[in-house]
Amino acid sequence: MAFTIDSARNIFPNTLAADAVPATVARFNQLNAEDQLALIWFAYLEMGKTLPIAATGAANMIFAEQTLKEIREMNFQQQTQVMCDLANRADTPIARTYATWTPNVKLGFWYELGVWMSQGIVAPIPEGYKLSANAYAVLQTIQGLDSGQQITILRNCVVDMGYDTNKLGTYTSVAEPIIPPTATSLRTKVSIEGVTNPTVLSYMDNLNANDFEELIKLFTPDGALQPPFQKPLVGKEAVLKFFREDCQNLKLKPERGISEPAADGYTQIKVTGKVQTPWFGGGVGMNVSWRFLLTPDNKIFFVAIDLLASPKELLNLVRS
Ligand code: 45D
Repeated sequence: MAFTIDSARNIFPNTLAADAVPATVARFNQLNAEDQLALIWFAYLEMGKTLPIAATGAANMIFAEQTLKEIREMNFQQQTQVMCDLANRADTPIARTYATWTPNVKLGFWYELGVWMSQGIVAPIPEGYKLSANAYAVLQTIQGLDSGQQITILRNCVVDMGYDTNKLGTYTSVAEPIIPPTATSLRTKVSIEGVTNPTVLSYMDNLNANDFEELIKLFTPDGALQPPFQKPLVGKEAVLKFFREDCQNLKLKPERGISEPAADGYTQIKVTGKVQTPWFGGGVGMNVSWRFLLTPDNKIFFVAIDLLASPKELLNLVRS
């Protein structure tokens, strides 16, 4: 039996992902726009006390600059309308523009709006705004989660806003510029307890060095990558586009893993460890696993990255 992407998704089936994340985002999406904006505002204020966002990501806001400038010049009522339109996924020019931005551009845009809201340049959440009971319950759920899950929820809420990309037709996505890979002399090498496979080690080292051209060579032409809570991206072109647009300056800190033979001479390898996003630096270490399925000639046919349910899962390397 040859592997398919679908069957590959089931390797190491007892890996426990943080299901609280999609469950909470689904509850968030049921709320009305005012509640959504206020809830994120409260969550963001609360988190900002312990996990300030690094403004580095916002440095590239030139891509959202035109839209930000437009919003800055509006009155409070118009600004509130724009933010509600984004939350409602309405069909407006700004919500269409927003839909073409990569996640990092969207996050930088909201980062800037958040700064302006606290400075009184953009309409604030009305003083004394009272969340509905449902919204309050969602906020409480978020507050009870670990920081890696909290920031993933915020990120996914933001990414879902704006006009539906599926309805946009063909469009060019607006991303930050691609930075050159780290110079060879400055690169670091990971080591993983229990894993010596050179493809897996190169995967980590190349991603850490932003060397996406070398990284993609590790995949088979029809290889796939499944980001947390998403469907697999299939084929080198889609995976490379994702690396360039969504994966700059990540810090992968794999800790341990297990390697075992699979059918047809394939090898399956599970690695667990931490990942840091440039938005929060060392302040948030997300607990993740990588589940690799490698061909007999050691190319990546499939890799899934999962945000883990709890730190306990870092030690879940049971043979399947
Ligand atoms: O609505 O091996 C206001 C892959 C109020 C690649 C606001 C990976 C109103 C392969 C506050 C203004 C990428 C898959 C909003 C590995 C309002 C691979 C603003 C994994 C919205 C390991 C809110 C990488 C704001 C991972 C500004 C797991 C919110 C990366 C900002 C994870 C939220 C990265 C931010 C994550 C969230 C980043 C900045 C989860 C950032 C999250």
